[in-house]
Amino acid sequence: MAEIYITGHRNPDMDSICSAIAYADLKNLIDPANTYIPVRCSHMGESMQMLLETLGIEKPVYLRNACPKVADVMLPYDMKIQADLSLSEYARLVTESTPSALPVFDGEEFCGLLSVDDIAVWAMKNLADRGTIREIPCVRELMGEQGERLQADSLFEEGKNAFLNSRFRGLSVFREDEFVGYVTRRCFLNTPAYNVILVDHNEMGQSIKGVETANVLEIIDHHRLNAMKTTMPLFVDAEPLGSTCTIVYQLFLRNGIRPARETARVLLTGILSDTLILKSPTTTQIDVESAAALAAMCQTSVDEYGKKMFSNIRGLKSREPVSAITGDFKLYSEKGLRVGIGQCEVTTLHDLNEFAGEYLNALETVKTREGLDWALLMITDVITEHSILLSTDFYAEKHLPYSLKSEHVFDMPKVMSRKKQLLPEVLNALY
Ligand SMILES: [Mn+2]
Repeated sequence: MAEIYITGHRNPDMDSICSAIAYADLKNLIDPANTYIPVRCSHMGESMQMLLETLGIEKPVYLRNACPKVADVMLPYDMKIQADLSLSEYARLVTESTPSALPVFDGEEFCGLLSVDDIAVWAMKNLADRGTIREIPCVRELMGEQGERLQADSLFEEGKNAFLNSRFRGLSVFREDEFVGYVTRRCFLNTPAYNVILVDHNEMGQSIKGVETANVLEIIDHHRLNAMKTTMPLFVDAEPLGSTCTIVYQLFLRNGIRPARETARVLLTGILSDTLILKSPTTTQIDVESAAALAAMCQTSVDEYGKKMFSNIRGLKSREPVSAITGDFKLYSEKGLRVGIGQCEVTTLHDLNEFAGEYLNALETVKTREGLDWALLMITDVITEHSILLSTDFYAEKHLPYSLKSEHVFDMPKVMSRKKQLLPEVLNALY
């Protein structure tokens, strides 16, 4: 029985969140031998959180990184050795498989670790002094100096280094101030790896931190392929459809499983969000048919549900610019340059002049903070199917094929898709 984490990209959008939830549901149904857990690998924007709440979709748990932790290798303490136990009683409990250090308690309170070294030191000292061992001490009297405390969520590598630099057999592990387990050198012989499935992305730079240390078991995606090298064979389902949720729905069908109503609603949310209610040019016939079928399962229509979703969008004027920009922000590395493109949906662009200046400044802040060469923000009016592009000062903006409305502000009529329409032009502009 293994735990397998399903994650969308960083700064997750609706499609990332919803496809992770729905795919975990499908995998748990078709592979009950393992446990599939949907996660998000970074914080969600404020408007995303609000929308999830409004729609009654529970947000996936936050998994900070996919790096192995001390907690993944620590030993539980099923045997509670009491400090007043005599060494002879203790000796009767020890078997060949007893770890080289054991935690000692005074009642419920953790006292420290007793290691075989402590016992050997005591025995040697007695033999050297008296030539024999007369009195049998209790465990408390034997315990020697304690090594440093490790934290359960520290990285495996940090724990390993702690051992490399110490003379101790065992180190105790705490979560905050609570003793939760302990580790011996043996725990660090093999490096464990997290099992992950990537949905709605395939680029390492967009994935959960530490993905390079994980076993990537599957990739389910609808973006350009710039996938990482893997050490094991894997299942990849990459299709040029409007949303990853559409692919996940197709996987339900291929497995002959009808999604439960709650899952159908999650899938519909992802599809309508990523395709901007099926209006984005990324929309395919399969997206249209899938959305219609899912809407029917939820006893709603695509239009009704889409309007409900987008009616919650707040205008950019009332939002904090940096968090609005980074809420849905993607990083691309091309020709040695780092480019970031944010996308915001709005229901009107009439107030553009009132917020453009503030957002251009915020875009410079984001560029500096993320160490980028170029930062862009695409603002899409989902009602009129029209976008505006804001750009930081960068040579390549002159190569963009869009008309300039004002300095660093471009007009992009009919451009709805960052991935399919804007990204190729941005990459082209980098010559
Ligand atoms: Mn997507």
